[in-house]
Amino acid sequence: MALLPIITAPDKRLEIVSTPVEAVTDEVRRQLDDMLETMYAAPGIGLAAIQVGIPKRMLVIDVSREGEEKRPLYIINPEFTWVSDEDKVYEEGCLSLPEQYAEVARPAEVKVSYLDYNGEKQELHADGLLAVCLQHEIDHLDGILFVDHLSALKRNMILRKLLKQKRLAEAG
Ligand code: GNR
Ligand code: NI
Repeated sequence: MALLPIITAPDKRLEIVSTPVEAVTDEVRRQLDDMLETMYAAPGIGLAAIQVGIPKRMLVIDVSREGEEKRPLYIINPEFTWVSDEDKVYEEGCLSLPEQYAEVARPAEVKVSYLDYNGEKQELHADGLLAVCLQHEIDHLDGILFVDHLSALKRNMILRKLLKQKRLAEAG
């Protein structure tokens, strides 16, 4: 197991449309294990592979609360099979947009089909935080960040702030 560096915006890699996983091999499982460890350490409730530079359609999620038993989900090649007409607004953050938060409206409930850790087909009906997180992570697989759901004004404010932070960090 290994901790992987998380890419932060602005970075062109976060705009990549990731490609489907062809087979759930031991290498894929190793990458998922490292992603989960990286997500827990961050800490975060979800992580898409592209956030650690792997352009594959896979992600990990755990929305269990502190003190609860951990409930890791390994999700490969996800597809929405249904989304609710009803939307819900939630204040989102992103490990690739450190310390930036904004309200985003998304379908309140979703159904997602995917392959699990063993390469077996699964379907999941999610609401609440899990529905938010699934949509946030699947956006990453298509090169979309939560700020892309905001007005250009709000998006550019956040991205400019992050660019400044990056320049300051580079200058030491
Ligand atoms: O850790 C995370 N928290 C979070 C909070 C509200 C909505 C979405 C998220 S996902 C985020 C981790 C992350 O950036 N995943 O891509
Ligand atoms: Ni994110």
